[in-house]
Amino acid sequence: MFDCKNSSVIASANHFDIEGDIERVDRFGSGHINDTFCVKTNSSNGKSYLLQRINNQIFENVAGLMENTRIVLDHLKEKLAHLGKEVVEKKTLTLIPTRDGALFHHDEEDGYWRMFLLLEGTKSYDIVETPAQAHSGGRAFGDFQKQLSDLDARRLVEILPNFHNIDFRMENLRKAIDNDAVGRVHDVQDILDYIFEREERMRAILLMGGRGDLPLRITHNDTKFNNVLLDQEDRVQCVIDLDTVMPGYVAYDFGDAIRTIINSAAEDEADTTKIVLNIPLFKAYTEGYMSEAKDFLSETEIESLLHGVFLLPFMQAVRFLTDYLNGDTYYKIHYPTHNLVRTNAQLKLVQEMELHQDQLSAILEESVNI
Ligand code: GN1
Ligand code: MG
Repeated sequence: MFDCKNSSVIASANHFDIEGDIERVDRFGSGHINDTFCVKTNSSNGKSYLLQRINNQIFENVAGLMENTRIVLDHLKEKLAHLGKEVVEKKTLTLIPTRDGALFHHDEEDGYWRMFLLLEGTKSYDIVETPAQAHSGGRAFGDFQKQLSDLDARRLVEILPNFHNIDFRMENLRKAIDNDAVGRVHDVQDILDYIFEREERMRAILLMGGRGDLPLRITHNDTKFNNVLLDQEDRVQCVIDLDTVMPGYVAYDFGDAIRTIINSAAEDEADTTKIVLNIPLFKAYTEGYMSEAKDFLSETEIESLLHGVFLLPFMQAVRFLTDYLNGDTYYKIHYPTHNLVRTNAQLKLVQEMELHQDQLSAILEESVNI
């Protein structure tokens, strides 16, 4: 894990083309992978900046990652250009280049850094509170997929191959079990049984894709609700975290969003009795998403969405558990059993979804006709 000293953060920030002198830097956001800081300066235009140290152990190809981000942002900005620079800068992320005009800064000791303009006056939620917020989130990610539907996917590097491929994730889990690097396998046998019982069912999207029934589109691949910034009136302002924008199936984005929206508790809630489904939020997100996406989705893609709803919390549990068995080398943790707690929380969601499957399916079907 990174340990960032303020002085190295400030030094890194100063490599970028910021206006004014830095007044303060503060840690920012709740990401599990990169380190994020808010940088405030004394510039008269009142702009602040978002500085990120990119986790190079996970994102090995930082140049490719940043080029992907630039291509996606240019594409989105071009679509909005008719609304004027001020609106474009509100509704899309804006990269701040280094003083040498590069997309990122690299320092042998302090690693890889990039900077964006901070979007002032926006909010994000780890737990969704109202149907209006959920509806906004659905529209945001539906629109995101729509706007990128005419971007040539071959221009993007597949930055983390097999990211949402459940066979790959199960293979990694099996390797972690075989290695048992920190002697934790013995304690999680019940959880492993629960996972293996469901493995075959969770391959549905892979099988559909393998048969050629699902088009590969450009998808976001990290559609947690806190990756949508809302304005003070809870209207969508901007989709953030473009690190994993890659070719994928729409059901992955849908399922990952639902994973956070439908959950009445936090992703890492330790008391699993608090984890119940908030069905009205599911309905609101689905309707918001469909209002943007139903025109471009095929019938089979619509069918695949429910599979995504089950798959993404399941896959997230597999990933958290794999990391737990490997000795916590991937996700940032805040206490020793954090990844285990996260695993149980995600599996509780799967269990709740199984209980409410018919209801979820009916809502999805109805949303197509609205
Ligand atoms: C990671 O760092 P963050 O919070 O944006 C992870 C996602 C997971 C998420 C779980 C590159 O995202 O895939 O869904 O944690 N990102 C990567 O909260 O692995
Ligand atoms: Mg992310």
